[in-house]
Amino acid sequence: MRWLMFTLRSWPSSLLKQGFKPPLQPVLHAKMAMDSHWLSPSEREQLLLELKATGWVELEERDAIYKELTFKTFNQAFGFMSRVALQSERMNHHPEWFNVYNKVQITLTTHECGGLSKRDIKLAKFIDKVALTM
Ligand code: HBI
Repeated sequence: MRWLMFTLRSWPSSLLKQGFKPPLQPVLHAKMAMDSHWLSPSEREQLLLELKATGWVELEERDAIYKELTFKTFNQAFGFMSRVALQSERMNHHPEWFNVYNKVQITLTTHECGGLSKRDIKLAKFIDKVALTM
């Protein structure tokens, strides 16, 4: 987001005073597009380290990451899924998941690039954060 703040800071104050706001949408769309690019092997190694430590695994049969979560009750599992679902909508990036009672199986991959992208990493980190609060 530093690049976004740069855009805001570099926007002439005279234009701001006249009510002309910096063009946020193209800048945000550009970042979203960058985030859906396929992760390079070096990015993958570095970005997956933290996730592997919390139980995410790389699938062999496809370029995706997978995690199984177990909660005390169905109610907790569904509450977890509801919070992740809202975040997925905010990110426009959705998990492939399966729920049986208190268990949730999640697979993350980016259809647009046919493999892992930074969006998957971001959503996986969010999933881990929410799971800790349930
Ligand atoms: N979710 N996992 C995942 N991968 C995508 O590429 C994706 C998505 N949700 C919505 C979405 N792409 C939109 O950009 C459209 O491509 C449907």
